[in-house]
Amino acid sequence: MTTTATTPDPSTGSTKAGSFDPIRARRDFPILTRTIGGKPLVYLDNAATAQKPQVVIDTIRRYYESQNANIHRGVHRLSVDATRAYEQARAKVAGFISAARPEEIIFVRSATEAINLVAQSYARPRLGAGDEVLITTLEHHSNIVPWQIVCQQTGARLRVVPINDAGELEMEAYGKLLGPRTKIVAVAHISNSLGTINPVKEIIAIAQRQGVPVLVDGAQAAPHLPIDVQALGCEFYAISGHKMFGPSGIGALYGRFDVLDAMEPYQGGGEMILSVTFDKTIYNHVPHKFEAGTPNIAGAIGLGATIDYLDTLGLDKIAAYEQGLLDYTTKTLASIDGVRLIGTARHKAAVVSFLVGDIHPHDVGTILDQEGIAVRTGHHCAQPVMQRFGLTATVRASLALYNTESEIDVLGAGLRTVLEVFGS
Ligand code: 7TS
Repeated sequence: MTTTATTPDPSTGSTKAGSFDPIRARRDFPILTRTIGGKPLVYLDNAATAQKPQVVIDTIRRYYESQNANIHRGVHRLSVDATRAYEQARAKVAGFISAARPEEIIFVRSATEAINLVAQSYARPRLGAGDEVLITTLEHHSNIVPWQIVCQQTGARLRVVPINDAGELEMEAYGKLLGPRTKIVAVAHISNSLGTINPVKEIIAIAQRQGVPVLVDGAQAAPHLPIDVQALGCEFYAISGHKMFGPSGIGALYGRFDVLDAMEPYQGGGEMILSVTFDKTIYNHVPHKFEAGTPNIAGAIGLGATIDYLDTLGLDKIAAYEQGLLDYTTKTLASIDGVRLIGTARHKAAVVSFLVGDIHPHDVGTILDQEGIAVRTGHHCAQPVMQRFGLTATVRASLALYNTESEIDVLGAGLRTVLEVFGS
C-alpha cells in the first residue's frame, strides 16, 4: 500500500489525495445529508454495510420501473433486455477484479454464500477423513462456519493460522501448518475486525508451491483496494455487493474457469440445467450451473452500476485517500488518554478497533449515537479475534471514501464526551 500525504482543505477540514475529492463524492450519497437527533450523521460503520450512491438507487428504481423481467428464458423484448443487462453486470464484475472472462463470475447472495458454495461444491467432494482445511484466526464467522460444517460432513480437520499481538498473521506458522493433508486455504484479504491487510499474494504463492488452492474472502477489500485475481493467482475470490456501495442480497464468487468447470453444483433448480428427465439431468455450463433459480437480477444490475461508479472515482485514488484518513484516525484516537487501539498491523485498511478505558463498548456506542456517530460495537462476527486479545467486544470505526477528517474530529470529541460522562 502506498501512503499519500493528505492536505487539509481549510474550508472543509477535509482531505484530498491526488485528484480524489471526498467532499464531492459525499454529494453522490443522499443518506449522508441526514441528521440523527438533530446532529449530522457521521457514518463510521462501513465494514458492516456501506451507503449507496444515487446512481445505484436510480439504476435499481429504473430497472423495476421499466425493465423488469425474468432472464435467460424469454423471447420477449423485456426479458432479452433484462438478460443483456444482467450479463453485462457479470462482465463488469469480471473487469472490476481482473478475471480472465465473465464466465468466471458467479452471482450469489453475498460473500457468505460464495464461501458456502466453495465449501460445498469444491471442498466437500474432495475432502476425506484426516484431510485439512487451513484458515486463520482473523476470519469473519462467514469464513469459519462453512468450513466447520464441511469438516463435520467429511471428517476433515480445521487448522488455524495464529496472529501476533499486532493482529498480523504469523507467516512462519502458516508455512508449517500448510501440510500434505491441506486441501484448501481460506483467508480474508482484509480483516473486518482489525483492518489488517493480509499478505494474500505471498499466502497464495506458498500454497501454490504445494498445489493447494486458495479462497480469498475479499468482502472487506473490494471497497478499498484495486483487486486483480489473476495477479494474485487465487482459485477463488468472494465479494459482497452491499459492502462496496452496491445493493444488499447480491455478491459474487470468482472461480478460475478450469476449477469451476470441474465442480458440481450444490443447489439444484431452474436455470442451472440443460435438460431434465426423471432418469438424468444434464447441468448447464459455467457459470449458470451454479445459479439455481431466479437470481437477484436488480441487485446484479445495481452492482454493475456501483462498479461503473467506482471506476469513475478510481480505486487506487480511493485507497491512497483512505490511507491518509486511517493515519489521521489512528493519531486522533491515540492522542486521547484512555483509548486503547486493538490491532496495530503495519499494513492496515480503513478499520480502527479500540477500547475506551474500562467502559463497555456498547455504552460507548450508545453515547456516540447521541452525537450522530454510527460505529459498531461487539465482536464483529469475529469472536476468535476477540478471544485472541482476551476481549469480548471492541468499538469499531470503519471508514469509507466519503468520510473526512472533520468527521474523525467529531468522533474524537464524542469519545471525550464518553470519558466525561463516565468520569474517567
Ligand atoms: N467476510 C468478511 C471479511 C466480512 O467482513 C463479512 C461481513 C463477511 C465475510 C460476510 O459478508 P456478507 O455480506 O455475506 O454478510 N462483515 C460484517 C461486519 O464486519 N459487520 O457486519 C458484517
